Amino acid sequence: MISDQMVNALNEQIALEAHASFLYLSMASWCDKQGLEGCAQFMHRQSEEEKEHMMRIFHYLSEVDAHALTPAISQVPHEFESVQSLMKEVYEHEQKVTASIHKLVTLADKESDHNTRNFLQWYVVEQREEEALMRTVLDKIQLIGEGPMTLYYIDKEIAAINKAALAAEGGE
Ligand code: OFO
Repeated sequence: MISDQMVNALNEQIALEAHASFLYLSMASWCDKQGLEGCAQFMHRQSEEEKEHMMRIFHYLSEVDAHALTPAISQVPHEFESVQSLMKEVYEHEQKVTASIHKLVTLADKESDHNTRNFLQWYVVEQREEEALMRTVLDKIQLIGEGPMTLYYIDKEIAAINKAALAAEGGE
């Protein structure tokens, strides 16, 4: 039987994933406005993934006969300083999500909640992959460096990273 504390913690994770989905959607829209089509596609894919992460927890809670709560969505920013800082913000957000998932695993361990612990393993792997992906993005941005053609090359590289990520998911 799942504890109330665990149900609350999983509902908080639902809210965190929903926030990430909306934040990334807003980032996709901003990238689009800047003419950064590759970055926009990358952020749209990320946003959809976060929605899927939210839904997995939703369905898990229903499966264990608990109440999954639809979260309130706080306003996300519409403006971003630069595509470089935007990608850095995504990486930092992913680190925050990883820390939150690890806290959930620790709680599941403490409660000997084997089902939830097992369920969370998918997220542990996913977060490791997400952080690695964002480090690849940030490394490329750093390699490209500064200069008048920077945005053009950043967009091209991120479009390629997005294509590879889609292929890895079996989306292409
Ligand atoms: Fe679901 O937080 Fe990113 O991956």
